[in-house]
Amino acid sequence: MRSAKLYLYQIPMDSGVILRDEKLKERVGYVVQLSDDGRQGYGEIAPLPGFSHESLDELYQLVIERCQQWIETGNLEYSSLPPSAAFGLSMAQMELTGELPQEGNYNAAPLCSGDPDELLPVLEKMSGDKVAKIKVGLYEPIRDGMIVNLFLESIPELKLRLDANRAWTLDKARKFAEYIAPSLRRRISFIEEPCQQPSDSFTFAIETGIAIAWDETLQDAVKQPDFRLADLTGAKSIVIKPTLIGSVPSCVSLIEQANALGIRAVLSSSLESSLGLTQIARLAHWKTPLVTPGLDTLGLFQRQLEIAWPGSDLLVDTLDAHSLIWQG
Ligand code: OSB
Ligand code: MG
Repeated sequence: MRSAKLYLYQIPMDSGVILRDEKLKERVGYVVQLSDDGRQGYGEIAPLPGFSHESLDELYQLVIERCQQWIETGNLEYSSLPPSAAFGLSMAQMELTGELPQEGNYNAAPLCSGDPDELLPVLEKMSGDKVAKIKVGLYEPIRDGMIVNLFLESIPELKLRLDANRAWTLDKARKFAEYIAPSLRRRISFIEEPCQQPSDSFTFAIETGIAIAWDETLQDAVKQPDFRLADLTGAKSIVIKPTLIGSVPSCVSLIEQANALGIRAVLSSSLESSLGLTQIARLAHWKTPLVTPGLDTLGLFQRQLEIAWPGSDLLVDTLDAHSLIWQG
């Protein structure tokens, strides 16, 4: 006997510097629960304002239709849905069937603001690679360059991931690089999207020897009907944010293409609640076992949802504390 439920959650949060233009005070999303013969699978559908092109309201009818169809036929059709819905529905199904392994990689790369002293105790607790992520492009490129240089100089085992979210012109990106000693540049695992134009980011990588990663450019590219990762050149890494990319099988296909091309795939957060975030940690452990995922975003939330992130002492809301808005 198949049945399904749709919940609406609302959790207070402070998105801080992660979302530059649009600070979020509350995260709102759906959680779909699929049940079959006493087994359950959950999936989170939470379009991210300012990043997703779909809205929760427009997904409501679509998601319910697909759940109803699944209840009647056993076939869950999600591939034509907007990314957040395709991700949540496919995840619910994979959890239901047991395809998604339990074990997760909860060793997320810590997001830090710019104070090496704050980062040191966090790094000490990390097992495996000491890799942290810093947002750049919020202030003057010279300041960013000096801070990054300081981090790398003062913590010799540290590797950094930087993210400029396309904030710079090529000239500003060059200014940033000027302040980073060439011998330290290889410890920048990558900088995500340094320039407004992807072609400028590519030029920046070649000129400076600093590796870049595609995030926004990948999200745009996967929308093309016959997209192949091999056509997206220039970056040694790609950032895969399932809520913004799409279904779990489509994320897995990207990871497999990346592996074949020698490109590192980094699974990352789109500010999902702890429910979706722990599932991405499980996906990361399963499909990118050697890569630290970019999932250090739970701390922006005031509470967790249903499933706790291991080691977090944030209070956990049950789904029942939120709104059941449909069942079939
Ligand atoms: O800029 O990469 C971003 C989260 C939501 C929206 C955009 C971004 C992010 C993150 C996630 O930075 C954390 C990470 O990638 O480590
Ligand atoms: Mg990014």
